[in-house]
Amino acid sequence: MSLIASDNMLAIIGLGKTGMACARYLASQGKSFFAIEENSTAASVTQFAVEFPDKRLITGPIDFNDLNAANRLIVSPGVSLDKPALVEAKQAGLEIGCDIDLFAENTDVPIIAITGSNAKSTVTSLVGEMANNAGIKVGVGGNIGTPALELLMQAANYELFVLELSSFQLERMRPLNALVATVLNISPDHMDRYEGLTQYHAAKHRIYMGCKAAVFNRSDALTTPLLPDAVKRYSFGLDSPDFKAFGLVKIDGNEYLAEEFKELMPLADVSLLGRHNAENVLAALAIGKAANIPMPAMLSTLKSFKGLPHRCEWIADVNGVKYINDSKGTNIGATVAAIGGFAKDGEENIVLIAGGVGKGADFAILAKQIKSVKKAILIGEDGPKIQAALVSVGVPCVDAATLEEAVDLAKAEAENNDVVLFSPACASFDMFQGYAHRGECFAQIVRQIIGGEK
Ligand code: UMA
Ligand code: ADP
Repeated sequence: MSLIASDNMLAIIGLGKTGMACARYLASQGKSFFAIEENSTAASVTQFAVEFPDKRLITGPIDFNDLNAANRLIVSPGVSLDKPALVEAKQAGLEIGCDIDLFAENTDVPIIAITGSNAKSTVTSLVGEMANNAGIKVGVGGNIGTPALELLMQAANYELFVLELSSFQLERMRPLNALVATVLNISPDHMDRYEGLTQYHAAKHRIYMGCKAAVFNRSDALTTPLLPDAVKRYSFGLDSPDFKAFGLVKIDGNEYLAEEFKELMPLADVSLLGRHNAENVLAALAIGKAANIPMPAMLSTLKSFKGLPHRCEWIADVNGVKYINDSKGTNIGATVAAIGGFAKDGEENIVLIAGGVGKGADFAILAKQIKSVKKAILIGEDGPKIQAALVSVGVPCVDAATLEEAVDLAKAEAENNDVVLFSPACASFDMFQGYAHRGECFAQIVRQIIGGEK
């Protein structure tokens, strides 16, 4: 296999997790590269100088003249391709790509590629667990946290990779030719980076390029792949399945996971809770089927897999009120799904805490879908925008200056059998270091505030 033979100078743009993993990988292969990082005080600037003393590092605004010294640009996902220097580079014919290109061209191991607006991390880790429990040596990485190239530097003899891919990676990626590719769902996100849903949708669909099998959500037409008939395809959804499909069937009043016309396992035996997770489980089964992961290992994994922290995570039950941390609910689609997961028919049983950085979202869409919210408590930069949208449909709202105050207000509002749901529908960077930090703060505040009450 040719290892970037024709590209003799690469530029790494952005020195976060992705950029540093690229630098380490390229150095391990003896390749020529330099790096550009706009934030001269980033910790990685010092780290890069220590690890790669003979490599050039440029700090400050990205300049086309610097880019022009390279044949190929590996641009970190957080760096928008709309930056003037990158637009100029594209016009000048420089090759622009991402870490996933380097990854794919340096491995022959089959790849399962997973994207979607929501549920990516849950499904990626679940499929990884299923493969692992089937005895397959599997590496899990990508947008989920471990940069893909880090997997190639590990001393493991991997037989399968499961990669979570974001629209930021996909929009600049070459055809991946994955063994299995899926778009789990599409709803607006990152509207501050895209001109609209159409452009975001097009970025997501690049995951299907060259795939051997495609998995899609039959209740979300925006996930349907446009591929030749020769490409195998499987669908998932909460309705009863037909050929090449996974879904739910009802037998004697009980719901079962089913493949085509055969029931597999009672839904009650799945450890993940909530309707949205039933969809995630069916997606994982369809992906696993397309990748030939044995069914018994997949089904036994569903009984033990408890999900990831900060995704509809139970924190406490106090005075009949459930406190749920869904800090990873960073867009409207996620928060709508989380509300749906805890809603009781015809009741207003949810006190919602939301707000943060809205990423250009239109909160009128949220307002249409939150019938079961009895009160919303809004925090952060875009709290007022959410409040305006919710008040216009009659949802009582109140703002809070801090998360502590928000939890206090929620506690006063919630009654027996209610749920206090922290699902911000926003990114966290106005008040926290990231969604995990935000979720940890919520859990800690809940424990402090309710301390002593049982
Ligand atoms: N930088 C610049 N110029 C810019 C933007 C950033 O120089 O215009 C520099 C920053 O100063 C910083 C570095 O680039 O030093 C950050 O690069 P990055 O934002 O691409 O972040 P990484 O640390 O490389 O993390 C990325 C993903 N981040 C983003 O897509 C924003 C991580 O996903 C991913 O886990 C990681 O690669 C490993 O693959 C995070 C994320 O929020 C969790 N993803 C978005 C999401 O899930 O919605 C897409
Ligand atoms: P991602 O990696 O795409 O952000 P996660 O698995 O981390 O996905 O879940 C993020 C949030 O998405 C969860 O906190 C939950 O609110 C929501 N979510 C989970 N499953 C679904 C689904 N099937 N459809 C819509 N939203 C979902």
